[in-house]
Amino acid sequence: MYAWPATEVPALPGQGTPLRIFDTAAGGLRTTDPGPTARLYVCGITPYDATHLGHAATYNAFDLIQRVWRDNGHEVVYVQNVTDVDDPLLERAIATGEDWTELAERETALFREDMTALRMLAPAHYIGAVEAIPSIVPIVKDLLAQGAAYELDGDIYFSIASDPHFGEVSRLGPEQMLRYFGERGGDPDRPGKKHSLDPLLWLSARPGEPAWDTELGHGRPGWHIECVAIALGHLGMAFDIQGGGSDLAFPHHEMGASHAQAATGLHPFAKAYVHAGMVALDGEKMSKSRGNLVFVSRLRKEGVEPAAIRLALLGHHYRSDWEWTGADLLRAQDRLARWRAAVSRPDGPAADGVLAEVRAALSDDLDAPRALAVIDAWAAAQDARGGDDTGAPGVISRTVDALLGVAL
Ligand code: 5CA
Ligand code: ZN
Repeated sequence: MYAWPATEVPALPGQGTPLRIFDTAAGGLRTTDPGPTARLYVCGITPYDATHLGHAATYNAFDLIQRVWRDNGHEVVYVQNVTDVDDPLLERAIATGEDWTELAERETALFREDMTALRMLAPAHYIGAVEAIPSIVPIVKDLLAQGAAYELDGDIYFSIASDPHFGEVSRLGPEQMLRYFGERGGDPDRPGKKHSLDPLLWLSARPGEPAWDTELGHGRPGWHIECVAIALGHLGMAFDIQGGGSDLAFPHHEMGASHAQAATGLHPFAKAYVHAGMVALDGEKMSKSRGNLVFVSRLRKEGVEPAAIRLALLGHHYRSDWEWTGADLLRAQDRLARWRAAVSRPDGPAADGVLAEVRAALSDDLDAPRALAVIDAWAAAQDARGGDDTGAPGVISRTVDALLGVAL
């Protein structure tokens, strides 16, 4: 699949500090230490509806990670998937009478537009589940051969017992695991499974559903194995970060790690697992299934500037769960106007300290609200008394652009 156009990232003087980030598997902060090339896998959308602000907030967090790494002199190989065949997508297509491939293509196209408008850095590899099927099949065959997978009425399940590290990503207890597994696409009650948490690797063809002829039979892949095959194919084991919203920690990232670890005999799948908080609307997590959504594309159509949307997202720490309100947008629009006025003057207060402080804030578990406060303070000083540093407005613009993805 093709991604979206590359976004320019201006060069900044000097160099940032290494990124410390909260790793769910470590249960605490960890300093990332990528080699010259940092490797990042971020779970992509299931394209059956438009990008809402919850998605955008999550992708914003992983965009910041890349910007900090790049500022530290690393190249970044960024991989993202598109779950372009899965139950929720097929269910929506049946409900609306639309062809499932058309639905997926339309919503993926809209996602690309939203990501471009928000100035999110594009993945080097943007891969759909359907196009990943040829790389999924050999991994499932391998798991079967090793006894880490088993057949049940034509379907193939992964045996969680085959990975001694199972449970180390989400660090949840058995009851919580069971609850989330049931809520998030799993089938804990299916008779015949070796363990109620064992997830599907491969589903044999169901009437009316798409299926592919492979060495595993006529069917389609399960969800977790899709991300494993794509990540292993483009990043290998022990890549730097796997990311997504906090609802992916279990079962998705836990299962993915176990699939990969059982298949390769290596550990870990990712060196760190990073999770963004959930954005809510009217007291409930924004979700396609609940329908309580604010779409990025709708705001854009109403004439809201993407830069203001992005500033509204940056106003919340990526790890917190928060609720979207109209006030977020008003605050962001006001901030954007203040910043633009401040950098449009020919000179201003010195900016060297500002860049260092923004770098320090972002490398400290992506503290974007603190970074915004640093720029706010410079803009307020500019407003109150100005300054004679002719380079400062340019440094501020480039800092905001390169590190926060907002063009002033
Ligand atoms: N295709 C899978 C991942 S392989 C999937 O979860 N797709 S999704 O479209 O449901 O979600 C895409 C990303 O947005 C995921 O990282 C998910 O955790 C995140 N996300 C979904 N809803 C919210 C929300 N309300 N707030 C924050 N992030 C969210
Ligand atoms: Zn995924």
